[in-house]
Amino acid sequence: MVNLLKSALCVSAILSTSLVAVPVLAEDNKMSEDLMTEKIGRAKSAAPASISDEATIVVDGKVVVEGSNGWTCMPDTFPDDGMPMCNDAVWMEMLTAMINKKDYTATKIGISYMLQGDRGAGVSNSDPYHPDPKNADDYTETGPHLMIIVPKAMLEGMTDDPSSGGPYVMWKDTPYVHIMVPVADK
Ligand SMILES: [Cu+2]
Repeated sequence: MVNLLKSALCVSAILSTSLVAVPVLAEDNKMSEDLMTEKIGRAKSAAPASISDEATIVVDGKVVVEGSNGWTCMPDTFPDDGMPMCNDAVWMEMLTAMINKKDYTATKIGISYMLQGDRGAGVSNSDPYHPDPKNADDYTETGPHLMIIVPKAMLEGMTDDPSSGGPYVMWKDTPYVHIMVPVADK
């Protein structure tokens, strides 16, 4: 819960400061330059270079690289879980709602890249707030994948079984529902 709150503050900060240039490495003396370089590299590894090279990079809730293409890459999905992702604006909006437990209604398509997969960090397929997601009954490790937000009516008939071998619905009975699209085996 502390983590979620921390991350809530972080994502709100991202959205509210996205137009402000934020100074980089030197400011944060808690994190070594090597660690920051590693985290930026991990963030970028979530998407093809054609996307991540021009993306805004957010590390621990701070913008450390200002991007220019509307994408945001992060080294972690939840704090320190090691699951990098690159999100479009729709995904950032949905994640902010999820973290703040606010309602969200998809009105357009949103895309997120997770080309490193979940790296064993664990995510419950039904509950974004599962206290121990690695041991959730409905966690199935997923390799490289895309995540797609669509208006809810379009999800009808799609399986929510993560072990089906194909695309599946995650967080089905929540406002944060999306399609997981595996693109390679883990
Ligand atoms: Cu994912």
